[in-house]
Amino acid sequence: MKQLVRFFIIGMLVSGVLLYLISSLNQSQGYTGGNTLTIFNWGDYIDEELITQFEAETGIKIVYETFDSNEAMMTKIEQGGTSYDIAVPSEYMIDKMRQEDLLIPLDHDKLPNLKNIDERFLDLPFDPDNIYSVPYFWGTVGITYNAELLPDKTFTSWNDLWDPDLKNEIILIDGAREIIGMGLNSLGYSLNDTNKAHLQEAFDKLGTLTPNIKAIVGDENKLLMQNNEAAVAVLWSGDAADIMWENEAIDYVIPEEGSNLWFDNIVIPKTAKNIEAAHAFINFMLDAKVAAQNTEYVAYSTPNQAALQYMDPEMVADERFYPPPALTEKLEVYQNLGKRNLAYYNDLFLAFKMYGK
Ligand code: N2P
Repeated sequence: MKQLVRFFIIGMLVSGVLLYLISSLNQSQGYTGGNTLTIFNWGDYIDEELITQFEAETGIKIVYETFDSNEAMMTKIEQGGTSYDIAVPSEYMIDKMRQEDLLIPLDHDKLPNLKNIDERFLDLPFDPDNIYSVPYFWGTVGITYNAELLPDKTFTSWNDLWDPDLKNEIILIDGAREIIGMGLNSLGYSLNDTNKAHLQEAFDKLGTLTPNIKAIVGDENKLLMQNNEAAVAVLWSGDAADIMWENEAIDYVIPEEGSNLWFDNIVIPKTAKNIEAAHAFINFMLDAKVAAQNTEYVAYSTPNQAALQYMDPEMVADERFYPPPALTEKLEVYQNLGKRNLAYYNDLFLAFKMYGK
C-alpha cells in the first residue's frame, strides 16, 4: 500500500513538472491566451460581422474593447491591466510606443496579405519597413458642414469657423492633437509646432471660438450632424463620409491653410498573450474582400489597394476621401513630439475644454 502511495505521489509530481514545462513552452511561443484574442480599437471602427466571421473561421473567441483617443489607449496599455493582443494607434503614437518598447515585431511570413496594401502606405517614417505595424485606415481632418442649414456660407479656411453667425453651431472632435493642431494651422503655424509662444497664441485663439462651440464629443458627433442638431463639425474624414452617405446636403473640405493627414495602423502590444492569433487576425483584416467589406461599413479610407475593386466605385473616386498624392503631400502628419510636448498639448486641450464649457 505504501508503495502505491509513493507511486501515486511521484506520478503527480512528474505530471505537474510536465504541465509546467508545456505551459512555459507555450508562453514563450505566445500561446498563453488560449483561444481568446483581445482587441483594442477605436469606437465605430470595424464591421462587427467580420468579428463573427473570424471567430467562425478560426474558432478563436474575440474580446473587443474600444477607446476614443490615442492618449486613452496608451494609458491603458501602459497600465497593463488588460492583456491586449491587438491595438490600432495612429502614427505618432506608434512611434512613441516603439520608442518605449511597448510593441512586438511582426512576423511578416504570417502576413502574406500585406501584399494587398498600396505601397504609398508602407514603410512610412513612424515605422520603417513596417516592423511593428500594418496599415488599417487613413484619412484627414477637415470641416464638415450642412449646406441646407447654412445656405449662404462657404468653408475654405479654418478661420471660417470663427464667423459670429455660427454661434453654438460647431461640434469639435474630442482630440488634443486635432484641436490644438487646428488652432496652430489657423494661425499659419505647423500642427507639430512646439514653440510655447505659438502654442499659447493657438490656445488663446481657440478660447475665442468658445461661443460657437456646441459640443466637443467623440463618436456621437455623427448623430448630431445627421439629426441636424449642428450645422458644422470638425471631424476625421471617415466620419464625414459616413454622414454624407446618409445626407447629401453635407459636404467636407480640407481647409486651405493645411491640415492633418493621419494613418491608423494595427500593432501587437507587448501585453499580448496570443501572438499567433493576433497575426491570424491581422492577416484576415488585410484580405482584399474583408477590407472592402470593412471599408464600406466603416466609411474611412482604406490603404488596401486590392480591396478597391470590390468597393462602390463612387466611394473610391471621391477625392475628398481618397485625395491623390499631390494633395496629401501638402498635409502634415503628426510627429511624435516627445513626452513633454505631448503632455503639454494634452494640458492645453484639457484647459480649453474646461474653460470653454
Ligand atoms: C473612428 C475613429 C477614427 C480614428 N471612430 C481616427 N484616427
